[in-house]
Amino acid sequence: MQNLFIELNKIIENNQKFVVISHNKPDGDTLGANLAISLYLKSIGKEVLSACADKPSSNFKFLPEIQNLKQTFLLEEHDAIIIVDTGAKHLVKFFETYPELNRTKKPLVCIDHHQSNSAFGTLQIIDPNETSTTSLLLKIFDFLQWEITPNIATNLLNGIYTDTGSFKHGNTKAENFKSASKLLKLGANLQQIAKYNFQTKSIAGLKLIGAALENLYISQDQVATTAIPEYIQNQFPTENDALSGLSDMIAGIKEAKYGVVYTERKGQIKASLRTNKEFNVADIAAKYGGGGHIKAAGYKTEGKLQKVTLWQVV
Ligand SMILES: [Mn+2]
Repeated sequence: MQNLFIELNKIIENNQKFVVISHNKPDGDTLGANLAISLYLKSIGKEVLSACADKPSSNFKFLPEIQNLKQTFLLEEHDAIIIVDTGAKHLVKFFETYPELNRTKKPLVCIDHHQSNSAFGTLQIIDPNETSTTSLLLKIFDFLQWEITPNIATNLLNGIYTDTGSFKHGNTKAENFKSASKLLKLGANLQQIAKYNFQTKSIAGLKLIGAALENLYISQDQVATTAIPEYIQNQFPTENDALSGLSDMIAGIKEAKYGVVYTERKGQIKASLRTNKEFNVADIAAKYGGGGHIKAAGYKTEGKLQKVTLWQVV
């Protein structure tokens, strides 16, 4: 791994203009990683453009440097590309909108922690043992002795915090607490990270969750299910992440082995599966052509949601 870090440093030394890219529908890790590395590059006098095809949720407004995140860029204006927290090309979206990215001879660095990474780019720094891309990035900062300012520390901690579900998910490691301690000492703003991740909701978002809970059903074989048809989503227009946390909430039902949230959009159904019991939902998702982690997985399928009510004479 360390020789890859040295390779990265060489690319940084030999180039001046960088575009740093997050995956689409950005989460706290891909944004934290992007902004941390962008802030470092700027601090050593490089020209940097941070990019993401989708606009981040307004909850992330507190992240230092996020005001400079752009939804477009011109490849010819940059010498090198760094893509963070992205397991596959299609998750960037830019490879479709800018086909020249597929043919570019410029250095293309991929920094990631997904098991399923399809390994693209000229330099791949990928460690599936890492909890988040920012925890991997912290190792890069430490090894290369890059200075961590308070703003960089906040971005790095944000990735660790969100990818561990605020240190609650099964992937949380002892090392994450060490890193968090170090980043707090360096000035990371934990109050804001805790306030804006998972705790800040809009009224429409809460009403949408309310509508989903109205549809909650638990089957005889202990599967808790809820569905959010498109017409309900249209009643409560919200941002992308408004439903985050809903599947965890449903998985937390005592009697449920696992929970499923179905959402419908343009003839497509997304199923999000979660459990906090000794149960493997990745296996279930795989049966439907999806995938994910043991405790959090999902799949997509064509279709529409329709409510079925069963009446029984007892
Ligand atoms: Mn991540």
